[in-house]
Amino acid sequence: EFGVPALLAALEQGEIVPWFQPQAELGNGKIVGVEALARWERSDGSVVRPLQFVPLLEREGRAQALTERMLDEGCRWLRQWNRDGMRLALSVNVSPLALADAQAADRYQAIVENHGLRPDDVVLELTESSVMADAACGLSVLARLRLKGFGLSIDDFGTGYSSLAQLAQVPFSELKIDKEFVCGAHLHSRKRAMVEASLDLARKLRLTTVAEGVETAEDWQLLAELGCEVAQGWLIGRPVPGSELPAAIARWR
Ligand code: G
Ligand code: G
Ligand code: NA
Repeated sequence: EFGVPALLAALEQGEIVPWFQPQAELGNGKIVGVEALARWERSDGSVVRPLQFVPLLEREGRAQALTERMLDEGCRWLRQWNRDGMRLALSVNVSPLALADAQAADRYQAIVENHGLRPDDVVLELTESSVMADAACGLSVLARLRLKGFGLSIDDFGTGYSSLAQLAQVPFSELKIDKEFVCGAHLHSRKRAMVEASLDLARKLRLTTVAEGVETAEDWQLLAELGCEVAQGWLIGRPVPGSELPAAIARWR
């Protein structure tokens, strides 16, 4: 339990930090990226998950600040891991509010370059529903981000209601298949059909394919056979604090 003032103070004071979940190439198992997932580490030692506070930050108009904090902290860790010889891409969840902010692209670029990184080290994830809610206005912001070299990922693909025509308009570089379809795809033909259709579409639009919610070796095997490129999920590793990521990667290998 917490109040809005405590949440806003936590954001200002840096108590909301990214944890990182590894992403592995399905071909060879190599860890090629991490997704930053927000966690509120409270002073009493408890950890609050994003579903409990991200909607509140959006309502308070502070979701953009969260995105920028995740990007900044994520880049700081990425630079550290680069120095230690790990080449990784960083995925960050972007609030839908960014799509109405003409200056967002310049600010994101400044944050990334401030850490000696480049926009093409970073993938910005937008949920399918957030992009389609404001397709016309969002398009110019997304185009600007893409031109700077940021990767753009459609998150939770398959759970929104976009038309193919809308999807093809947006300059995405990656499609992330929702765990609802991925998890258990080897057991359920309807899930498998959704995964196959998503992969077909992604290939035709020349998008990198990422499957989230990979929990079992059977689903991993199926995704590899179907030609999906990258997997994320508990099989590979749960989200962990930055300090624990190298050990998590070592356990996977
Ligand atoms: O890590 P967890 O499974 O609890 O995350 C739940 C949801 O919260 C995810 O679907 C993710 O997209 C969202 N989320 C995690 N971190 C952030 C963030 O920094 N910003 C936004 N807008 N959403 C986030
Ligand atoms: O933003 P996005 O929907 O991609 O966030 C992924 C969320 O799903 C995170 O909150 C993460 O903790 C959760 N998650 C990650 N891997 C798995 C998994 O293998 N199974 C399940 N059920 N959830 C997962
Ligand atoms: Na995401």
